[in-house]
Amino acid sequence: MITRRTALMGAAISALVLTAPALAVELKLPRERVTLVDPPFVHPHEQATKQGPKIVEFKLEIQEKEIVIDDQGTKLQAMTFNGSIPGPLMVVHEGDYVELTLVNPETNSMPHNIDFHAATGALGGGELTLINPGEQVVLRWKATRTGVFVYHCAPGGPMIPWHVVSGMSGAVMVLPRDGLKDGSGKLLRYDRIYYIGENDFYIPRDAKGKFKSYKSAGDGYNDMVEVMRKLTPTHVVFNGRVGALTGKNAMAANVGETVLIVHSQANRDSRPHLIGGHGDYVWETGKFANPPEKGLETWLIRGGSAGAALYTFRQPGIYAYVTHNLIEAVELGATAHFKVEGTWNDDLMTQVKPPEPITPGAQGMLDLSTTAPHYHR
Ligand SMILES: [Cu+2]
Repeated sequence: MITRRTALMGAAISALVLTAPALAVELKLPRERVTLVDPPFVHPHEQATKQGPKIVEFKLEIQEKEIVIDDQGTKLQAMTFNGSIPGPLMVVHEGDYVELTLVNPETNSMPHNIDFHAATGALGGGELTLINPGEQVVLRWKATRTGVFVYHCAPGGPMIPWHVVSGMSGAVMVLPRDGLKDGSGKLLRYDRIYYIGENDFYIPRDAKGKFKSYKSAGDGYNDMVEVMRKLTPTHVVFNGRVGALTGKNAMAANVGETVLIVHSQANRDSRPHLIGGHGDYVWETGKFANPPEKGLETWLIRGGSAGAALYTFRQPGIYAYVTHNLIEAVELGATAHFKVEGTWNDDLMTQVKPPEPITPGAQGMLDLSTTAPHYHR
């Protein structure tokens, strides 16, 4: 039933293509094939480049598979780009061409496609990439705008939100050819980059309130849509599950290192906050043609967008990176950790006195007998 329905959605999308797109023109540009890596890691790339534009080849395989999304063993019949939630971050430079081979293996049950927010025309490529199980397609688009941008599956109608909240989103980063700038022309560089993809999940419950599991994504469709329509997620997580980026999975950094944190949310607003740190430079809307904001405490990632925050760690320790709706961070799962090594700076913070019993009468009062001699009379 689901398969028939999605096939119909596909037909609806095809009908939107009024003119057949021109056949691919051969581009006389150098090619580079990039192997994608699972988030939060990002494939090696130049931050600024002296080379001319090229065609950057990527391959994404769509994987429908069951995953566990929390410590209680709650299961989701997920839909993924390359098996990870979010899909991998693809990095190119302005003026490059992204050439994506999208593969929908025969073992999958549904049609899928990809809509690149960074691309221009044909529903972000969604019209040209709808493929059934057993098919693959190659799409090429020119990266004309710099910034971080979401990509997601958008197979038509009600399939769109369902595929997105089942895991099908990721991000592209288009860097300026001469690198990131601070807004007054100064070059900004990062020592490390991490990609955090946030996901809201809507897991149906049984009559006793326990999370239900299903044999296939299609089996759970009707129940999940009912939960989705209430707009209240059961889980809000980073990188596919509660705890994907905490504890032993914490993101590493050293004091003095500058980290670029790319954060995407394909469906719902989020407000990242680094507890005990800041955003030194934040492209809140994620677009590098705009000057970054400086010294932020919390920023907003609009649903359907990606943002980027640059921060130089100044103190060692464990930092929680959360969405500062703290209910979502603590109760629903949207917490990540940075584990930062280095030397503590007492000037920035020090515990003047460790916890001790309250001294009666002394709390909050100036002791004039010791401070008085310092006053000029
Ligand atoms: Cu899909």
